[in-house]
Amino acid sequence: MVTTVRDGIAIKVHGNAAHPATHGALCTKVSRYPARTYHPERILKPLRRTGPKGSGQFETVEWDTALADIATRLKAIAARDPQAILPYSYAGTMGQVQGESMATRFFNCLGASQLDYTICAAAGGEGLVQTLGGKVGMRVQFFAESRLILIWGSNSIGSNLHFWRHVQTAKRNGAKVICIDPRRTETAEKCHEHIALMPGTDAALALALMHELIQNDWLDHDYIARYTSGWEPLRARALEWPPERAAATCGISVEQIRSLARDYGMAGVRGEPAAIRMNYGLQRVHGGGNAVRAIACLPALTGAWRQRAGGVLLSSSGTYAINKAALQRPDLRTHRPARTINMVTIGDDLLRSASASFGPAIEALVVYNSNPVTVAPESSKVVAGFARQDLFTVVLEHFQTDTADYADYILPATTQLEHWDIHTSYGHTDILLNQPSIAPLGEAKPNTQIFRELARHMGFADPCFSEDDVSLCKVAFGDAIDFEALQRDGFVPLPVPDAPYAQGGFPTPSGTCEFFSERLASQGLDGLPNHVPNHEVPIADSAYPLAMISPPARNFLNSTFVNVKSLRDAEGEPLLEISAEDAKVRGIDHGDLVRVFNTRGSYRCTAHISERARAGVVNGLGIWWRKLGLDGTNVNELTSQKLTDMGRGPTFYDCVVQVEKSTIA
Ligand SMILES: Nc1nc2c(c(=O)[nH]1)N[C@H]1C(S)=C(S)[C@@H](COP(=O)(O)OP(=O)(O)OC[C@H]3O[C@@H](n4cnc5c(=O)[nH]c(N)nc54)[C@H](O)[C@@H]3O)O[C@H]1N2
Ligand SMILES: Nc1nc2c(c(=O)[nH]1)N[C@H]1C(S)=C(S)[C@@H](COP(=O)(O)OP(=O)(O)OC[C@H]3O[C@@H](n4cnc5c(=O)[nH]c(N)nc54)[C@H](O)[C@@H]3O)O[C@H]1N2
Ligand SMILES: [Mo]
Repeated sequence: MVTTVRDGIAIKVHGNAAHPATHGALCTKVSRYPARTYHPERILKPLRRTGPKGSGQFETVEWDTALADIATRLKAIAARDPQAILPYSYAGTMGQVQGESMATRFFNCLGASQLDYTICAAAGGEGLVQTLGGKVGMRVQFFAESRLILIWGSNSIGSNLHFWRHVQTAKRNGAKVICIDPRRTETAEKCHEHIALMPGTDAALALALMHELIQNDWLDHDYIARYTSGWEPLRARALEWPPERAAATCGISVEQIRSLARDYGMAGVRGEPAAIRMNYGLQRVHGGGNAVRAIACLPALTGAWRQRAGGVLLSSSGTYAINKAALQRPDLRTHRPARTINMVTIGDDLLRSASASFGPAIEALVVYNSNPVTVAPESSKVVAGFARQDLFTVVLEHFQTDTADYADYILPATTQLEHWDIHTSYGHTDILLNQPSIAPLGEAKPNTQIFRELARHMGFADPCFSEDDVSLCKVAFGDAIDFEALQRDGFVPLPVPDAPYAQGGFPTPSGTCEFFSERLASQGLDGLPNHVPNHEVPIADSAYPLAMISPPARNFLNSTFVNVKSLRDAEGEPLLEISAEDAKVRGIDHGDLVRVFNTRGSYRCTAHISERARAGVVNGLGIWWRKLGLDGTNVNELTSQKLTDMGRGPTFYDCVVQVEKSTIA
């Protein structure tokens, strides 16, 4: 991203034309970053709560007053048990420096509870590691050379625009593109085919594809023999999934499955590269880890990995050797090992009292880079937890979010334009440097600086608390990169092979693509990928007959940008997409106010009768700020804290509901 600055003011941001992955383009929301940065509601001074918890009433205070008081409160709790203090952070910035560096040093030194960073990608990441050995797959630019592309569980145009450019190139060169997604997204409608399966049934589809590959002998026997393990048991498992069985499970036609298998299998037979772009949309369900495992087996069966334009890509994050120990200093943790709290279950955990198994109740929360009251599942419990009178909450933020409303102190943080950072990627394999283009606004400080100063108030003496941000940027990758080149160009590509698994070399314990995972079996889990049904399967004529998914809206980034008016206007209002069929039997018209509800809660929004929704599934686009929604709620009022089969991840898209026309205005 390149920032144009005039008289110290950032007036425009645009994509860096010299960066191949970005190619000079930004998505709409990020191109509004200056409007967000200079937003009149930006928090520019520390704030202390004056009203009741959650009322959003604050007064400004001096930095020193705020930090001294916070340190006093944290010291008193730590003197009893530092594990009663919990940091909570995630995707506000995914930079290595303003994310988990100085902050983590601080909480390590304090001996605070540790956070399990699971809310996004944990199940799929684990599924990939258990199959391929790491979060490394195809190089993203080679999708442009593919002849067949499956976009599986991803709305590329909405959530991953830079990938879509490669798809367009491939399409122009005659590639066939197929989207597998319950929702008819802006991506799905631009593909040659769209397979709208029921949420959480992807493993069943993948197993039926294997069934067809076996039945028709569309297999690369040589690749299987040399570079995989567990073929015989996988073969037996796949033969349990004829297309008829999968079609019933997935809610699609037998012919759709056979046709997809033919396309994928024949590409292998003809030696045409077939590529799968998986994304995290498909793993936010009970069987998310197994689904990713099943799909990740496919390219080894047809030998698609032999070519650089074949294989699968979920994430490239495993390519980066981040020097986490130097950034985070786990050696500062001299207390006994602290417990770990799963960020997905923050609702339940904030409401838990002290016990032998749990440890102390959570007495203090320090939130940065995250808005849990808006984004965490089962909001009613999250809100009840944050509203606890005896909880001490500090929030580092740009804005008074739903979470900040519950803070005792809000501390003003800098944005990307105002601080240093260094970044990795989910898709490409470059390292990116974020150099500040403007001075911090008002009294805002980088997260790192806030934790440096807090460390001083706590009396932490280790010299690591005076290391500056440029030094942290250098530490992140050490000598592995040329920092001067990085500073000059803004990015440096990592040296990675074009076709990572053309000759096997999978980073698993066996060195093969593990159809059967000994590691999973040794944990008492199924060693083979399987279809693991959703926790909540919709059943016709039951109390909650509809499945609900809540994928991101195109103009928001999780809950970020929701307060930028031009972007909010583009999204309109909180809405629920529903098929004509499901609307009709409920007497719902387009634009009606509806109540969406289940055992956890109820949420009101506007119904959109839309072809984007298939029968049996409603789409509640996320993630609106609660305070901007009707009744002060959002879609996470309905989602559950149940976890995935692997990785302890969230199941946002594994949720049943009922919908009715709302009677009160
Ligand atoms: N229903 C439903 N819920 C979901 C999802 C879904 O698809 N459906 N998606 C899930 C996923 S994938 C994710 S990753 C999570 C994301 O959830 P979060 O990690 O909470 O991400 P955001 O909602 O973007 O909130 C980030 C906050 O960090 C702040 N911020 C940004 N930069 C900085 C900084 O430098 N310093 C500080 N102190 N603050 C900063 C922003 O102002 C913003 O309020 O949500 C999850 N929740
Ligand atoms: N505009 C925008 N871009 C974003 C984000 C954002 O909030 N807004 N969030 C960022 C973050 S944190 C992440 S993790 C990535 C996420 O990136 P992706 O995982 O690529 O994208 P999503 O669009 O969240 O979800 C992908 C699709 O999964 C579909 N889906 C839901 N359930 C299932 C299922 O069971 N099976 C299948 N096959 N598909 C399913 C949804 O309908 C959705 O279209 O995007 C990033 N980019
Ligand atoms: Mo995410």
